[in-house]
Amino acid sequence: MSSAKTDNYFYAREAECMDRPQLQALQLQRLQQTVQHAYEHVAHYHKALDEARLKPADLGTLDDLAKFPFTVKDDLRAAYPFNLFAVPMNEVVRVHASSGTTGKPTVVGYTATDINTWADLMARSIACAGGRPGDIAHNAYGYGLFTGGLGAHYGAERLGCTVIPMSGGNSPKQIQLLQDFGAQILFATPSYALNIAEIAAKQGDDLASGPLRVGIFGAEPWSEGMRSELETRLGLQAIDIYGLSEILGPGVASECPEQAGLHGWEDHFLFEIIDPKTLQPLPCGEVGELVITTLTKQALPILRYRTHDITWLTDERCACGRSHVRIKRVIGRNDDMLIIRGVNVYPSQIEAALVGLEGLAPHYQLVVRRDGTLDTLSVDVEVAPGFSGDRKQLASTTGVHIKSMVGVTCCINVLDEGQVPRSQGKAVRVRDLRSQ
Ligand code: DLL
Repeated sequence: MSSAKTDNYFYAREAECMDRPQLQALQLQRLQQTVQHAYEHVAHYHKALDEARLKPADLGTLDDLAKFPFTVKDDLRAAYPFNLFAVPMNEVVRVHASSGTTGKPTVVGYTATDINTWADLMARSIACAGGRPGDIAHNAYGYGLFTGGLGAHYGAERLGCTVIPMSGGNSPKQIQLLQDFGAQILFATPSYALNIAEIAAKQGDDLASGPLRVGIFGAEPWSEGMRSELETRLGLQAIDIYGLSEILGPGVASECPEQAGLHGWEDHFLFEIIDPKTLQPLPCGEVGELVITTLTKQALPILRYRTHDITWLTDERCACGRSHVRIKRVIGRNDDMLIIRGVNVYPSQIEAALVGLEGLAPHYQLVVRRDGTLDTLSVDVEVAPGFSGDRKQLASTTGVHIKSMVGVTCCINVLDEGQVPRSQGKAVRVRDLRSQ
């Protein structure tokens, strides 16, 4: 599908193709304003800068940002619900919250201007992905406190699309409306898009030869193998979109049809990669933790947010002509990394090794157990429909393949079709039985 490159189209050409010196001058000006705004209006930042003996005026160049303190998720939790907001509540027109499974959610807020900026950045991301005004956009991201649904909704409307606000779940209905309304764009998490594709195939519905053209998939790590599966099964170009609620929601970065990294919108965000151990900035090209500073947010300015997402940046100019830095596919979160007998493993690495193997379906879950003092890993994966070979043999060759690709020894359980739980939003890739 990747060969069917869409013609280039820009929602905001001037901003997306700005010369680097001009872009960096704009970043510095916006950064200085953001730091001033946070220092004056957010008690947390006032205290953090005072403790670091810094003033907003100490920010004379972009490199000076490295002296400023990080913001972490616990800072948002400690400020629950609204204490990091930099504007009075009557200027906050929307609140979203993270889907954290334990503890208090992290709450984020937007002014009317923030909502407007978000719609623009999502419109830019959708156009960058290959969406066009006039397209019908089927939105299967969850609506509610999660930013996926409303973020994609406002952005697609802003671009001039017709939005089908489906939300997640009820897959047969999704399939019926995809066919009856003839959407060209599908928004979903990659795992839920796969779920839709699978149910369509079971029902005998052929989505691949329908009008779907672009899948805008994100909110969870996914692999190139999963991309090929989705492109084949749905007959679209599968595009990676990145974002997080603390910074904006979806629309912080998006791939273009070149599928060679996500354009990070640098006129609104400043991206750094740090070594998560030393916390020192790393040069472009080195893998580390992504740190993001907002440059235009009013309600919730955030300085140096530690995303925990592991990736790397490239400043090589993309063939599409956009000048913004590209963020490579996120491998996973360093807080989701497993250490199995001394080997560091991200679930997406196991996915990359598994998906596409003959005899297996792309549905899997990792199970971690404790055996004495060591953690052990098993992989539950489903057999491909119609597979009639030897499952023991299949498990053994899969184990050898994972060992050679990822370096980890694991036990493979080849399960019947339908035995791995399906997702309607972010997939649960790891079942952690260590405390049981
Ligand atoms: O997941 C926002 C979003 C919605 C992004 C729809 C893309 C599409 P949160 O729920 O706050 O926000 O989760 C943010 O999800 O720090 C990453 O760990 C992960 N994530 C988001 N996009 C990607 C991606 C939304 N493309 C967290 N690849 C982030 C890998 C992703 N991980």
